[in-house]
Amino acid sequence: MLKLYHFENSVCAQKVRMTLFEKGVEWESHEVNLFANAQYDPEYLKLNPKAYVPTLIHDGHAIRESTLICEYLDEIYPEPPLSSARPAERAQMRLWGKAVDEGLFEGVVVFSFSAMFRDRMKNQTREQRQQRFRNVGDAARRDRFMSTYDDGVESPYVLRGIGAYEIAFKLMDEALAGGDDWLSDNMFSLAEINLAPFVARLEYLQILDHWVAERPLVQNWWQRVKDRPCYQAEIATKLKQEEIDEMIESGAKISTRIGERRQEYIAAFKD
Ligand SMILES: N[C@@H](CCC(=O)N[C@@H](CS)C(=O)NCC(=O)O)C(=O)O
Repeated sequence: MLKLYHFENSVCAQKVRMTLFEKGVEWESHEVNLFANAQYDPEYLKLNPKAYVPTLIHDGHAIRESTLICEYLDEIYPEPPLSSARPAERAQMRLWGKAVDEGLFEGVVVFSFSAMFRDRMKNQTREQRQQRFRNVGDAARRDRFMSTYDDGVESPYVLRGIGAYEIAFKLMDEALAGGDDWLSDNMFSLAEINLAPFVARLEYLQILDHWVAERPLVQNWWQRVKDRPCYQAEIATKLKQEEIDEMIESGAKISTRIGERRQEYIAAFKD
């Protein structure tokens, strides 16, 4: 049977669980508690040397990287399809996965960190902080962590995240302008699955409106995604009330500044 190493409120793991739900396949759950540093367990590092979740185990192979895991699942379980039969549409769909991996993921990390985890870490000892954020050789990850730990929402990484979301939502608006319900070949696909946890986190942090208040097509698309049983099963109903409360309360602390920095971004980069 498939095994999934994951963590409940990890955005990357949510993508994979939504895909598994759509495919209707059985899987064995292995929790990697990121708050208890279980990602650094030497046995887990053999499966995922970057100390990340998720990792899928299938037929003795460890499959890593959530976007690639979702595509892998779509290949080995072709029904129901989560990507178009047409190669050009599939290429288009993969652009949404790239947008997540090349920008939205980092945005979610720095928004969540500035809102929630930074205050928590300020109360920890230096050793505890180092334990939590060993950089496993990843200099970019260390720089991002140091910058948001020091400067929170003023970090340049936050502006980068804001910009990545601005571009993604603008492109989404354009993709939906022709009247389609979904982003790729007008079918619910890995485009929606890749994006859903990254839009959901903004909504839970109460900052989504900065981008979508004036984008009704995106709002309607987002409602359709949330109505999907896989979203309900793997995101909405999996979060504990205290996690939801923490996201709402801590998001409120950064929301105004995120809105202002979005205006800074727009002013600086408008063409
Ligand atoms: N590009 C990777 C990123 C995986 C990743 O960073 N996962 C986060 C949770 S969403 C994690 O495990 N972080 C470990 C940590 O915070 O130490 C993927 O999409 O699978």
